[in-house]
Amino acid sequence: MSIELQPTAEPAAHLPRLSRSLRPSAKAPVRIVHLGLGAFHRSHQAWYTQQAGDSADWGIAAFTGRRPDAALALAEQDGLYTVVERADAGDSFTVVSSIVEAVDGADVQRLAELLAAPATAVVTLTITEAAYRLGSDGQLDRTASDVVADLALLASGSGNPTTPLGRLVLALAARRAAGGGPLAVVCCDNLSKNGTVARNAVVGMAGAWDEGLAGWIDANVSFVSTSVDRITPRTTDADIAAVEAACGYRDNSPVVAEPFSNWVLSGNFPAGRPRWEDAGAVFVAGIEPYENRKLWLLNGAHSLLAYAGQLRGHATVAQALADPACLQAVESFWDEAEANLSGSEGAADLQIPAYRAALLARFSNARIAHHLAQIAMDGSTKLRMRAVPVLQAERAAGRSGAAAALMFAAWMDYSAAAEALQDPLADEVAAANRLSGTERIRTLLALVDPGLAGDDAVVGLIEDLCGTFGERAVSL
Ligand code: CS2
Repeated sequence: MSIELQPTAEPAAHLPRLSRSLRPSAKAPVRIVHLGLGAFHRSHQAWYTQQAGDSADWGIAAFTGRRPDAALALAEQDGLYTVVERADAGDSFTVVSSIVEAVDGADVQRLAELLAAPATAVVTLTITEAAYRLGSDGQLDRTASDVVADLALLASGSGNPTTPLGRLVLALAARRAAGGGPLAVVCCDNLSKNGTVARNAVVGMAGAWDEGLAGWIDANVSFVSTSVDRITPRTTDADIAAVEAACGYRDNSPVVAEPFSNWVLSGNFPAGRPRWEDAGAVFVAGIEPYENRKLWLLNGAHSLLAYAGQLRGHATVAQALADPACLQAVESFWDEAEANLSGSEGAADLQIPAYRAALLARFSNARIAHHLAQIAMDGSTKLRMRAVPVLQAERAAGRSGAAAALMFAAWMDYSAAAEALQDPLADEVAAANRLSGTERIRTLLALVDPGLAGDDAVVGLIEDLCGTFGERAVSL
């Protein structure tokens, strides 16, 4: 449905609240458990589930991460919310009802109950890249302070874990104990080989607590890899007002997204899954070319724009892309990425020139205010997926990798200028930034990839490239 925005004269307080009585919709039984209830889950996996032909059989119980707020807000309206698809030509509004239970992530007992139930077939995850606590060696960092704390809680059996990994491991132990049977864990975070990353993290955490559980997970849990895509900025008060004006009800949890969406999945679902293909999801045998295309071209450009753009005084993706210096940096990075994607197996299906053209159009959608500060978070983790592989491939091909190196330089300048850096390694980054010259560059680079930090040519190149976009203070 497409609706022209018509501001209503009626004050919002007089409008009815969105709910299942206002918009009658049956509650599907819970068969999917989601960790990481946020805007992206609502615009993507929950939206795909709603469009599936068998959606009546597949309800989602969605758990928040650190705070209960999103669950409390959704619970007030029986899990219902509006997806606003925001195109250049206007907005369209769809009510999504696939989330049937919205739960505070701290309610680990409910999570364990739901995972123990044999009807639960799928666990989806959007817990952020950094939450997998991946060390630079690709394995779970067992020394991370929150991992250490959760392992101590699990070992003592008193108190609930606080990390999503710890909570999931405890709930999987409940499934094992209840004989709930095999199920699929579907990682929907922007990581390469994200199914493997999730497996390493979950099995790593379980194994540090109980070897028997780790073995059970290995044998019974299928870790599905996926490439997820839909630009979904944070919801603003203006978005809430736009829904009120257009739809005539109050919705405290609408989500605004671009019309485009994409989901590529690879792996087994031993206890079944919704017919997500009805909504355009694609199931493939080999996911790597698709995930690299998305992580390098879309997310790589996003990170480059986040750092370069903010250094040049821009706030949103569309504003940064309109700056020729930023656009040039993106095009050069894409050239390097494309050179390495083209040689990969299955590259013919990737249609890279069309994908690049579509990205320029998506990024230029000025009606989507996608804030660079949001994308800039967790850079030390994100660059491992977005810049490192391209730079490594360029070096392996005997080239400098200057465009990928520029992304590092922009991140380093940004990390020194930002007033409050949000990053799992914020303390280490701050300490490195107190060093100077080559030592500073090498230390920062080592936080992201120790191998590249050992390459003198790369370190020298990044040092030369620092300052390209200026060094203005970035206030967040
Ligand atoms: C962004 C992604 O915040 C970020 O790091 O690059 O959230 C991006 O918008 C999505 O992956 C698009 O599908």
